[in-house]
Amino acid sequence: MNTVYSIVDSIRYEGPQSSNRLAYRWYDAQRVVLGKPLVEWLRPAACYWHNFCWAGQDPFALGGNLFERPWFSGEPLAAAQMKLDAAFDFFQRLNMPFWCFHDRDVAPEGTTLRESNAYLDAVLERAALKMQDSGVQLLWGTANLFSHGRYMGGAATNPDPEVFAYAAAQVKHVLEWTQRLNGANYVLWGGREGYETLLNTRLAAELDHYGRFLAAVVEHKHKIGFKGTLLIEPKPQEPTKHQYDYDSATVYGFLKRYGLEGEVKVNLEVNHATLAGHSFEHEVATAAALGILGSIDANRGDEQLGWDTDQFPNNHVALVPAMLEIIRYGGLGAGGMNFDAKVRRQSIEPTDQLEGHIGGLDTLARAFLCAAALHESGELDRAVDERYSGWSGELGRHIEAGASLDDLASRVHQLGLSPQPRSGRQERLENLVNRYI
Ligand code: XUL
Ligand code: CO
Repeated sequence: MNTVYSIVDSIRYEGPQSSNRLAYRWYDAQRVVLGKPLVEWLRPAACYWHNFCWAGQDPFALGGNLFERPWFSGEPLAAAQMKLDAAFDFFQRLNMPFWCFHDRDVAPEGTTLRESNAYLDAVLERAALKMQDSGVQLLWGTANLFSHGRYMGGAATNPDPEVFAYAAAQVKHVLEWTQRLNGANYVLWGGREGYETLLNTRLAAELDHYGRFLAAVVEHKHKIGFKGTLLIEPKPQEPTKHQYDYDSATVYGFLKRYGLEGEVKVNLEVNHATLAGHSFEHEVATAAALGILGSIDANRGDEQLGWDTDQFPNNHVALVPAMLEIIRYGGLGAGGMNFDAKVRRQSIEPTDQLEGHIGGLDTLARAFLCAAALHESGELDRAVDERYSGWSGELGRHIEAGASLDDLASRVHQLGLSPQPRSGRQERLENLVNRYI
């Protein structure tokens, strides 16, 4: 089948010396690293929305499409099927093992939910066949609860319960489809779950409604026997001024309050972490520490712009600390690394999209290989073990077992404890990391 992506052959690994712009130089999918193939560590995915739905618009471009793609015109359902063909051609040419979608990416919205569901069914029936033929798997599905005007004041946190009900009905349908397509995860990103001004907002009620919504999703997951992981994707703001899913720690507190911390994990996006004022590795380490690290949306922002630019990762050095945290966590399990990334709007040709993914995947692979070598050397772990060694001694074990203030005070006096400052050796460790980059 010919699509706009048929201009290139399948993208293969050629090694770091290759100058072929349409080859992987670091992503050697089957290379065994730390006991399993690289592809199983990364589980990379391409997303539907940035690649096949976005037509190059920005807030300053009025009307019309900048990118020319045949599926941007014509009868909506036929166009959606043409888009599906192109999408699977794209995934296969990149040898991308996974894909991700929102319901409204793959199929048009009808005038009623029944009609929207029927459109979605028609396209996803074909997607199921495409997945079977190509071997491309679903990393996650999600419902778009933020584009339509009904969601302007939130979905689960909308002041109008009819909107809550509508969102619930939409999630039910997409969750069931995600199960049918054997999706490894189901994502909820609450772009409009938050507020613009407290003047018109009942914050406590909105949080409770959001908790109820999530609990209902968890209940439905168990009712239908969906085996994938439910994921919340934290983001501090944009489009809403203040979003309730601010970052990993906030989401954990929210899950804990509603008793869902054992049911839902997080899908962490690089640019969302930086918008929250954190490093990406901080978000990964926090989620890992709290036991809710689920999956990754790979991209990067722009320090000078400060909004969610969704650019392809292209700096492997910046990603090594996060990869190290993922390795220490034992990998992402059912999660993966989805390119929630798009080309810049002047990159109007289909080949630009392919090259964005090639560079992005090479960057992830290279960062992972560096982190794996560092981890394997054991040098960093040894230094950290040494720093905390006191905790495996008698006093450390005693404190962790629950020592009281009285008890500790008498030990300090009896033993004459007088702890002295010790170097944290940051520069030594930074130099050590640089030896593996
Ligand atoms: C928006 C964003 C979304 C989610 C899925 O910033 O990251 O695309 O990944 O809804
Ligand atoms: Co995302």
